Amino acid sequence: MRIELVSAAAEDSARLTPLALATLAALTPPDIELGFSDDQVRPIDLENGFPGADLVAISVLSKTAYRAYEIADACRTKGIPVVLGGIHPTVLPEEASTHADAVVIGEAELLWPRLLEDFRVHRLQKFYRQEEWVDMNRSPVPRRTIFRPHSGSYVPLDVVQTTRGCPFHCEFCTVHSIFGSPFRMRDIEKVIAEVRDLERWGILLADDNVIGNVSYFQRLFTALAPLKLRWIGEASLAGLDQEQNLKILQRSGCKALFIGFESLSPQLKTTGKTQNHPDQYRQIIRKLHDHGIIAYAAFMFGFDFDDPSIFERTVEFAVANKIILAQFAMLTPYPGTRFYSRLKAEGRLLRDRWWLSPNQEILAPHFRPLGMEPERLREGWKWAWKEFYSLSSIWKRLDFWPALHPYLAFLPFNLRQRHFARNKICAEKTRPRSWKE
Ligand code: B12
Repeated sequence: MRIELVSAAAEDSARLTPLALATLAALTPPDIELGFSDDQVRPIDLENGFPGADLVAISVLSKTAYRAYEIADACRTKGIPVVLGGIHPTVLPEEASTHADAVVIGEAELLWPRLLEDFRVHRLQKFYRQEEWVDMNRSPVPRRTIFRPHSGSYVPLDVVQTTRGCPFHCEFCTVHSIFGSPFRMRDIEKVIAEVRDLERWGILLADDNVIGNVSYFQRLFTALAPLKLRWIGEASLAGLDQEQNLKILQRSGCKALFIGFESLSPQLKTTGKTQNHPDQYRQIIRKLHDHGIIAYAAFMFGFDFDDPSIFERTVEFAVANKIILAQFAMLTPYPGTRFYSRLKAEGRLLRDRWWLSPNQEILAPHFRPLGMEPERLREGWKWAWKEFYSLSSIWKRLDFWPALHPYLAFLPFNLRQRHFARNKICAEKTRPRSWKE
């Protein structure tokens, strides 16, 4: 039997190895032959793709749903059965089931082996639902060898996950509804055993918040320090004001943290993001930089409390605080979030199922903001990218940190982002996505 594991791509997919598929590979019995295709690395040939596959399994996010359904429909037309799983099918299983023979709802660790058994005996069910949160220690070491044939096409980072779940309930975020509020952690020895043998330049931790449980964080990253790793990850602001935690991060090899600052407005807490205190942002950025850690700051525009002055105020703050890298996003109503349900109830969604549009990036925002017209939001968002990555802003943000590495990384990353801002964001250039081009 041969199964093709497929990662569907969207306009803004990054060249990082998809951990979910390496996890499925590790859960697959060795007598089953596995193939792996990443639509991002090489667009999937809808007409002739996957010769010899008995089953195609696709991982789907909302932003990749349009493409995933296109791939699924093409396979099924050729008579190849399709399984869909991941965050999007988990929140919208009925929709996904119209493009699939089976839909996996939730985490796959316990369901995937069961599904394969059913498939072997021709008893594939329409839905497989994981009712309880999976113990993180039941998750196998991902089988990363599936990426080997394409290893040169990926950013040289191994993706590793140590925790799942999020205790915070931000209304725009999918995570707590899918992975739950309880914070689930892998045993520290298991994490160490996995990362010790990794060979690439560094690690991307696919945790929503590396500092979500402070005691676990302190134990894990203290234990990782002797391994002399280089890693980047995501963190919430809670815990980053403590000198002890910053020292642990630094010693464990943390090079950058992607942080959801989201907004400078104190009203941010009305969205449920109560762990952010905008009056502390300045100090936390400074402290991270002092410890040689890049604060990759994420901001969102389009909150109910935003007016058109938000763009300038945010960029001014980011430049004045010499933020090394920033990402600006328009709020997106992801299905399964309270934000989506609220906008729908308030009649403010411009496209109920925006994820089914092939050109969803160009159509965004997909909702009517309260404080400005949708067009103004899009225009301000573009302006923020352009302004933050303008040559004069890059110059103003140049700084001599006590640590050398953020300084070395500054220019190449900023020039790359400048290119992205000008071409992708402002000029709305899209990448060719067809295998025919
Ligand atoms: C790491 C990460 C990234 C990395 C991706 C690295 C990589 N290639 O692995 C980077 C930084 C590139 C990234 C980018 C983006 N991300 Co992201 N990311 C995450 C994060 C933190 C972890 C994902 C992960 O690797 N998890 C570990 C794996 C093992 O879990 P998993 O993928 O869920 O898979 C499990 C199950 O879902 C299931 N499963 C998954 N696929 C399949 C397939 C089959 C067939 C089966 C049976 C089962 C199955 O089994 C797995 C094991 O249990 C999640 C948050 C989260 N906690 O999930 C956000 C998250 C997935 N990202 C999100 C978003 C929005 C984005 C961006 C759009 C952001 C942006 N504007 O740029 C981009 C788009 C990426 C794209 N592909 O198009 C949202 C998605 C929301 C949604 N409804 O789709 C999430 C949930 C964050 C959030 N706060 O809401 N992301």
